[in-house]
Amino acid sequence: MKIWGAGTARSFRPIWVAEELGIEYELDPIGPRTGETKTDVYKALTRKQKIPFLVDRDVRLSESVAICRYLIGAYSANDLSPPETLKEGVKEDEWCCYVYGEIDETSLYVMRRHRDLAEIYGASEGVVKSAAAYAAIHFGILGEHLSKHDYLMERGFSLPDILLVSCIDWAVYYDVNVPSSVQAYRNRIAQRPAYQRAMQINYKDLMGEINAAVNGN
Ligand SMILES: N[C@@H](CCC(=O)N[C@@H](CS)C(=O)NCC(=O)O)C(=O)O
Repeated sequence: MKIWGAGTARSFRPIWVAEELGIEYELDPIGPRTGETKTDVYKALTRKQKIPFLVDRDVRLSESVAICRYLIGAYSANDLSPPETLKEGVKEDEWCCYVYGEIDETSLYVMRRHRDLAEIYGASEGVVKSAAAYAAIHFGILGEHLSKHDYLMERGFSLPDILLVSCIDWAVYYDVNVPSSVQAYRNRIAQRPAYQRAMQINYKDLMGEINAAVNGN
């Protein structure tokens, strides 16, 4: 099995899942905007030329959520397993779509596009500010749930938590306000050894900075 991509919240997710499941994999830690996704070899692998990307025997997958779902479905281990019923599956989808759609794509990636990647997408302080405010609203909604539950799903730690924790780290790094129940949830899950290994693999030196940002120092 080979996974491509390191250094971003999206690349972090499959690495974290692979570490949770104890899968043996080769990582090619190519980064975005480094030219490494623009080579002919990578283009032949994925026309999207984005990270992360996974090849496992005859399976070739882009999209961080799909890759994680595949790994959990194919190599379920320890306390990370796929949903067992339709009801659990659609509930999991509901959380995944919510976190990916509202927090990742609509908020944090919009901030990235119009601040970090302003040379490509155009600088807009207004858009960045309103995307941060939009993220804060949805973190508030998630915070209400997490003040009453340990995990997003009733059955315990699952794919939606992987997505959400990766977004919380990204959000605090971007100075987005997250409620204390969301911080406490993230800090509890961040104690998982697989999370810590994945942080070192994916972010290397940034881990201390992210921890300091979440804990407000
Ligand atoms: N929806 C995709 C997003 C993938 C994506 O946009 N990856 C970025 C890095 S986070 C990338 O590869 N950018 C490089 C480029 O656009 O050239 C996922 O969740 O995997």
